[in-house]
Amino acid sequence: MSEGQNSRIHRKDYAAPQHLVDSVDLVFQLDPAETVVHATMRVRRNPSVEPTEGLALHGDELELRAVSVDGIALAEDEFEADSEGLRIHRVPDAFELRTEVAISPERNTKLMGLYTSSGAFCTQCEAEGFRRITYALDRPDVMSRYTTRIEADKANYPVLLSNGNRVGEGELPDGRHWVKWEDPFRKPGYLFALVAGDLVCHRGAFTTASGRAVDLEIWVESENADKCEHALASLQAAMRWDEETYGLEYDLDVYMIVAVNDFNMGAMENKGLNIFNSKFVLAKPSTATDDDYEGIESVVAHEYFHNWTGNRVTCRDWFQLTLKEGLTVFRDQEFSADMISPAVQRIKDVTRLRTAQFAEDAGPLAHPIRPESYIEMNNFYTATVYEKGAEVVRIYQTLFGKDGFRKGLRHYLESHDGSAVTCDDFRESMAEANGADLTQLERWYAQAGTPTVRARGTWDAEASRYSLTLSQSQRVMPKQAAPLPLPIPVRVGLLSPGGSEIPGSARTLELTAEEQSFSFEGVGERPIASIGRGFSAPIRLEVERGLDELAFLMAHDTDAFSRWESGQELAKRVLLGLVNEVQAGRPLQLEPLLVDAFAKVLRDASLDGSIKSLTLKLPSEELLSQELSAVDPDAVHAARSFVVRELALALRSDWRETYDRHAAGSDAVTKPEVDRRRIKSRALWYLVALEEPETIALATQQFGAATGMTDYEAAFLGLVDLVCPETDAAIASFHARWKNEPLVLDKWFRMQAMSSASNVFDRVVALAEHPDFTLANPNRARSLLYAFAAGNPVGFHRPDGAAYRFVADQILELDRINPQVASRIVSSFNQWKRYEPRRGALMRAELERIASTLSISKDVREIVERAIQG
Ligand code: 0A1
Ligand code: ZN
Repeated sequence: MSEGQNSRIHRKDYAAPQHLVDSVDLVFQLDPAETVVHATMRVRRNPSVEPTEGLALHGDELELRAVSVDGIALAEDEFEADSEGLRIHRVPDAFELRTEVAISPERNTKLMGLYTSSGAFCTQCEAEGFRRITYALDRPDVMSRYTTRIEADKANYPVLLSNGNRVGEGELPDGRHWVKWEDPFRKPGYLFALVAGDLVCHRGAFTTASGRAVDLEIWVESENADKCEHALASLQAAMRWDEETYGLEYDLDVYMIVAVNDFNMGAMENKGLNIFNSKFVLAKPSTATDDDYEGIESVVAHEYFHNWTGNRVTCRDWFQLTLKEGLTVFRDQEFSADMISPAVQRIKDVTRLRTAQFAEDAGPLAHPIRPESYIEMNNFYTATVYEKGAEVVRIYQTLFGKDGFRKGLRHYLESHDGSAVTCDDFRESMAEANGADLTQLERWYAQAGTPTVRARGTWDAEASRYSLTLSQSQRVMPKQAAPLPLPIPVRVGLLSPGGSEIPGSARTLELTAEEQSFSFEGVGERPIASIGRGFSAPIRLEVERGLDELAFLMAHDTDAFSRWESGQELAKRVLLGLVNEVQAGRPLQLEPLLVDAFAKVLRDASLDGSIKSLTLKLPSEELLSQELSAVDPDAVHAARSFVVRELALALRSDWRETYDRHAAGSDAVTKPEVDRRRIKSRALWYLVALEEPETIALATQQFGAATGMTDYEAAFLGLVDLVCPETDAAIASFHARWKNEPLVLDKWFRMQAMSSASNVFDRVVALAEHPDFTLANPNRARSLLYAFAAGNPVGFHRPDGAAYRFVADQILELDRINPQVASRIVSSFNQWKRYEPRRGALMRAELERIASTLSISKDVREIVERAIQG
C-alpha cells in the first residue's frame, strides 16, 4: 500500500464547499466506553457553486445509529456510511440534518477527537478531529454557530465545559447532570472543544480597554491547583499587550484554559476554551525551570493571540496553515521579546529556526511555508510552516516598520473578520495598507529551501566609499521549477576600526535580484561591516572574513544579536576546523582567539547573565553537523568535547569565580534571579566537564541543596553526562523525589536520554522498560524517544546501528497507539543521506523496514516514503 491508497491532496484542487452549515447543535451523552453524540445541523446549498444532488460529510471511526433529513429517517438505500464519511444521495436546497453516532473516548489512543485523559474527557479537533466526533463538513471554510449540551455523571464529571457562554444547566435522573453552552461566533469545526471532569478552577479577571469584564478560568486537577498563577499572569499580560500593540481586544465574557496530561502538541486555541498540554500551564519554582516559565508565557500568549489571528479570521484550507501559525508565532515572539529581552528572545528563536527548520529545508521533507500537497495534514505542523512562516511575517515588519505592520495587520483583520481566507489575502492587505507592491514576496510562500546570501565588501579609500555586493542562491528542489530571486531585507551597519558605529551607516538593504551592489558614501576608514543584524531574513549568510574580524564584531557590534551571532560563527569555524583534525587523526589544539573571546565575555560586567550564558554556549552538535557532508557524529562530538574541556581548563578560575559570585539568591522567577541562575548554570556546566572530584562535588552539593527546579536540573544535567557513583545516586534520588510529578519525571527521562555518557544507550533501553515509561502518554514517549533520537547525536548514531533498530522498534509499537506522535519521532531518520555511508545505510535499512510493515499509519508512511525517496 503506497501513495495510491493514501490519497494526496493538492492545493491547486481547492474547490469551495457544495454546502454551507449555518448551525450545529450538539448533544453529548458522555460515557468513557460509549459516548452518544446527537447532531442537528441547518444545511443549505452554497449559492456560489454549481449545485449537485447529494451531500457528502466527513467521518472517521464513527458508528452511525440514526440519520434523518427534515425529521424523516433515511431509508438504507438513501445514504452510504463508511469509515470515510456519510453520503446522502439526494437532499433539498435547505434542510435540517440529524445524526446520532456512538464513539469510544477511552479507546481513542490517537488523541484526536473526543478522548479521555486522567479520567477526564477532552477534545482535539485540529486539523481533522471533529469528524471523529460526528459526521460533519470538517473543513475550515465551513463556519457555523454551535450550541453544545453535555450530559454526564455528576460525581465523576462535575465540570462540563464547551465553547462560548454557559446558557443553561440542570439535573438528570441516575446522578447525571447537564450543561448547555452557546458560542455566538461562527467557527469551523476544528475550533470546537469540550471538557468534562473533576477539575478545580484557578480564577482571575481582566477588564478590556473598552471596559468589558472577562472571567479568566484555568482548570486543572486538584493536585495542581498551586501551579496556575504563572499561566494566569501570562494570559493577563498577553491580553494587555495585544490591546496596546495592535488595539485587539478579547470578545467573549469568559476565557478558559484546561490543562490535560495527554496531548499531542503544545496547546490548542479552541474558541473561548483553550486545551493545553499541562506542560505549558503548570509551574511553581520547585517543579518548573526558568525555561519552562518562558515556554508557558509564550504558549499561553500564542493561543490567546490566535483568537484574532486564526479564530476571528481563519484559514480557507489547510494549505494556508502558515497564515494563522506563522503570523501567531511572530506575534508571540514579539510579545516574549517585550516581556523578556529582545536580544535573548531573538537568539532563542533563531537557534530554534536553524536547528529544526534549516534541517527540514535541507532534507527530503523540504516544503514551502505554504505546501503544495500532503497525504496526512498532521504531518504539516512543521518548523517550516510555524518558524519559517514567522520569519516571513517578520519581513513585512522589517520592510514597513512596526507602525506599518500594525496598520497592515489591522486592515487584514478588519477586511476579513468572520471569514476563512488565504495567505494571498494577508499579503494583499499588507500591500494595500502600506501602498506597496508585494508581488515578489509571494515567492517566500511558494519556494522551499533556505536561500544563501553571499556578501562581499570593498572599500575605496580615494572615494571614501564602501560597496557591499550581495548575491543570493537557492537549492534546486527535485521536480521543482528553478527558484526565482526572493526579496530579502538585509540589515547592515558599519563599524570603524576603532570599534564605534559609523553614524548613519545602519540601513536595511533590499536585495531583490540575484546580485546587487549597495554603496555607502563618506566612509573615510576601512570599515568592518555588520551584516544580517537581528537576523532580518531566514537565510544562510556567507561573508568572507577572518576569525579576528569575528572576534572584533563580537566585542564591538552595536547590535546585541549580532554580537552573539559573531561569537557563534567564530566558535563554529574553530569547531569545524577541529572536526577535520579529528578525522585526519591529527592532534588537536585550541585556537587562542576563542579562549580570549570567551574570557572577555565572561569578565564583561556590562552583559546580563542570560546573554552571557547564551554567548558562552557553543553551537550544538546538530548545528555543526548541518555544515558537514558525510557527517560522522563521533568526530563532531570529539571536537566539541575537546573545546569544552579546553575552555573549562583555560578559564577554570573565571568559571569558579563566576559560579561562586552567582551561587546565592532566591528561587523567584524575576529577571535578575533568572539572569543569575543562567550564568551560574553555565559556569557549573563547564566546571563539571573537567570531571574532577572537586567539581563533581560542587554539582552533587547543588543537586542536594537546590530548592528550585532550575538549579536542580542544572546540577543533574552536569552529573548525568558522567559515569560515576555520584551520577547513579543522583538518578536514584531524582526518581524517588519526583515519581509522582509527571512533568518533572519527564525531565528525568529526557535528561538521561540526552546524556553524552558512554553507557547512554543501555540506560535508554532500560528506561523503555521502566514501570513509569509508557508510549501512551505523548510527553513521556517524547521525553525518552524523541529526546534520544533527535537530541543525542552520538547516542542515536552509534556506529553499530543498535540505537536505530531500537528506536524503529519503539516507533512501530507507538504507531499502533498514536500515529501522530510516531510520525514526529520517525522524522529523526530523515537525514540519513547526510551521514557517512555506513550509518546512512543502517538508517535507510530501518526506514525500509518500517515502510515494509503493512499496518503502519498513513502519518508514518508519508514520512518514511518521502525519506527513502530522498
Ligand atoms: N493550532 C495549535 C497547534 C495544534 C495543532 C494540531 C493539533 O493536533 C493535531 C494540536 C494543536 C497551535 O498552533 O497552538
Ligand atoms: Zn498556533
